[in-house]
Amino acid sequence: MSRTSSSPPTPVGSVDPVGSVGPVRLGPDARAVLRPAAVGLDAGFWLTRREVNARTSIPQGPELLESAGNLHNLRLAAGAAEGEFRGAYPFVDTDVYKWLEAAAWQLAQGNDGDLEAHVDRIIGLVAGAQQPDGYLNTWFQLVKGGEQYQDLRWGHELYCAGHLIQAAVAHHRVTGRPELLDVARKFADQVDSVFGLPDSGKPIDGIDGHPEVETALVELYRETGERRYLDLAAYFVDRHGHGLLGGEAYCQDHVPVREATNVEGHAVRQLYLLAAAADLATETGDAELRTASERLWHAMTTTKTHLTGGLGAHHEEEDFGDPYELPNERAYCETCAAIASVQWSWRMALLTGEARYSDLIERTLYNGFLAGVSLDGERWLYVNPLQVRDGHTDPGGDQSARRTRWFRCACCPPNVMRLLASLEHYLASSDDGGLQIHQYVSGRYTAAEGIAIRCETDYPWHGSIAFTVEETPADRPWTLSLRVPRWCRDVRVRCGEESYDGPVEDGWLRIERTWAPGDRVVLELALEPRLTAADPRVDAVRGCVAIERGPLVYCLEQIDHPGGGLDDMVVDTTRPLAVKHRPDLLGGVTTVVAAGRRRDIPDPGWWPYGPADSSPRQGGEPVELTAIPYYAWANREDGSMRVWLPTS
Ligand code: FUB
Ligand code: ZN
Repeated sequence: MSRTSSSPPTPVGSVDPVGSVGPVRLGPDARAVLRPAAVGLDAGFWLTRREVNARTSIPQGPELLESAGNLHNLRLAAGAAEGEFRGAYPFVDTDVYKWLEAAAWQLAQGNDGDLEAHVDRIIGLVAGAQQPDGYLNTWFQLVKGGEQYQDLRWGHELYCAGHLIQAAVAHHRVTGRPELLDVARKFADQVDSVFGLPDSGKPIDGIDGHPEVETALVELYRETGERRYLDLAAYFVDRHGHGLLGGEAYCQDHVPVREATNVEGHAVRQLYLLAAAADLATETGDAELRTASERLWHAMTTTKTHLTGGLGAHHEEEDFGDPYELPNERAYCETCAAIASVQWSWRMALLTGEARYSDLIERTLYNGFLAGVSLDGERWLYVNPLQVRDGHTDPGGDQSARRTRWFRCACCPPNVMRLLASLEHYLASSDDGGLQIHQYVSGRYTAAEGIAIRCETDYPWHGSIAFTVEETPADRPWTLSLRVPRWCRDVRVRCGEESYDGPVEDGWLRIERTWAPGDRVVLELALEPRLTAADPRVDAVRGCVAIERGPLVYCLEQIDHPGGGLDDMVVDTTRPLAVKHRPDLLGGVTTVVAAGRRRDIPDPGWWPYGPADSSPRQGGEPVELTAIPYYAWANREDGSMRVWLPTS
C-alpha cells in the first residue's frame, strides 16, 4: 500500500458522551480533532501487564508508602502522630498522590473492596494534613516551619499541588465523589490567590522549578468548568523562560516555550511543561503554542530520542543533553520521562490527529516505559540504560542498572502504576466521522453514536489484527481508521473476503463504509525482524545495528550467551534473522536469533590503542545471538546487556 499526505482535519469540539474515562477529558470548546475513545481490554499482552499492576504493584503501594514514611508525614502534619519528618525530598507527598491516582483509575476497572478502603483511608490522611488556608506540603509544614513559596526553584510545592490535582481529578472522574477534589480545589484556590503577574495584585510572580501544576490545572478546569484554573495554567506556562528562577534550563526557565527550538534541561520537567502547552493549545486555540509544541516534538524525536523512546542523556541534572548525544551505558532515560513523553504525545495526537504521535507512544510504551517495571511488578528501574557492560560495577541507589524494590526518590514506580492503570485511555479516539485505532489490543473499542468493534490479536507477537463490528448505525457511513506503524514495511487489509487497497495517508489507513454488525476487517502488519541503524551523527552507536521486530526493540543479555562477555560480540548483518517463539521464557516472548561472532581481540599489551585498521578482521568464533525484547531485560540474574550491536 502506498503512503501519502493529506490536508488537516477539522476540530471535533464537544465532549464525547461515551468517551474514555481517563487522564484527558476535553473541554466543551476544545480545538482537538480527536477525542479519547473507550477501550475495554479483555486479553493479550497489555492485559497481562495491567493485571500485574492491579494485583501486585498497586496493592503493595500502601505498605511501601507506610514503610517509606510518606503516610507518617501526612499524619504528622495533621497532628495525628509524633516523630520526625521522614524522607529525603520536599516532594515525597507526590508518591502518595501518584499512587492515589493509579488506584483511582484502577477502581474504574472494578472495585475489589480492599483497594477502595485504602483509597478512602489515604484520602482522609491527605485531607487531614491540609492547612486551613488550603496549602499542603508536609516538608514545608514540618521541616521548614510552615514557610510557603520561598524556594520555588527546588521546593516542588506546585509540583506537589499538580500531582494532588491529577489524583483528585482521577478520583472524581471515576467515583463521582468530591472528597479529594475538594482538597485539591482548596489548594488550587490558594495557589490562585498567591500567584499572578505583577499588576494582578497577587503577591508572587513566579513559577515552580518543576513543571507539573500547569497540565494539572488544565485538567482541573476540564473537570470543574472553572475558567480561572485554565487561566492560571496559561500564566504559569508563559512565565517559564523569563529568568524568574535565575534562567536555568534545569527549571525550564531559560527560554519561553513559544520561542524554544529544541527540548532542553531536565527531561521530565520539560515534558510535563510541554504536555501543558499542548493542553492549552487544545483548550484555547493558541496557535503559537501549538506550533511550538509541534516544533519541539519534531526536534526531540529527530535529535534527542533513544531507540527505545527513552529520553534524557545525562545523569547530571537528568538533562536531555545535546542533539545526537545518545549514549548507551550512560543513557539516563528516566522511566518518568517516558511516561511524560506518552502524556505529551497523546495530547498532540488528539490536537492534530496525526499518527506520528501514536507511533512514538507505541515505541515508548513497549520499550522505554515498560522496562521500568519488572515482570512480576515488584521491582523497578529508574534509569533505563541501553547497555550494561561486562564487568559492570553497580553503584546501587536510585540510579542503579539493577532493579530495586523502591527508591529514595520514588517518583517512577507510582508513575508507572498510574499509566498502566489508565492505559486504555491512550489507545483509541473518535471524531464525528468514526473511530481511530491508535494501539492494537484485544478488547472492545467504543466510539460515539452506537459504534463498537471487537479486536482480537496476539500483537505484538503476531501481526494479525482482526476487527468485528459489534454495534453500528445502520443508515450512515463512518470511517474505521487504523494506524499503520512507521516501522511497518508491508501492510495488508481484508474487509470480509476482499482485500482492501486504500492508501496509507499520514500513517492512517481509512476504511469508510456503511457497516453492519458482524462485518470483519483483518489488518496484517508484517512483523519481519529487522536491523536498525541510527542517524550517523549518533557517534555512540556508529557501526552498530539494533534488532527490532514490530514495535519491540531487542537486546542481548549475558545469561543467554554463556562462555564469554557481550562486549566482544559482533552481529553478522549478511545472515538472516530468525524468530523463535518461547512461551517458556520471561512470561512468554518471541526471541530473535542472529548469527554473530565472538571477536578475536588481540592482547593489547599495556595500551589498548593502535594503528587504524584499513580492513577490519572478520575472524572469531561463530556464536548464535539470542535477542530478547528490551522490556524484559533484568528479570533474571544480573549480567551485561546491550541493545546496539557492533557489526565489525
Ligand atoms: O523532582 C521530582 C522528580 O524527581 C523528577 O520528576 C524526577 O526526574 C526526579 O528528579
Ligand atoms: Zn521518576
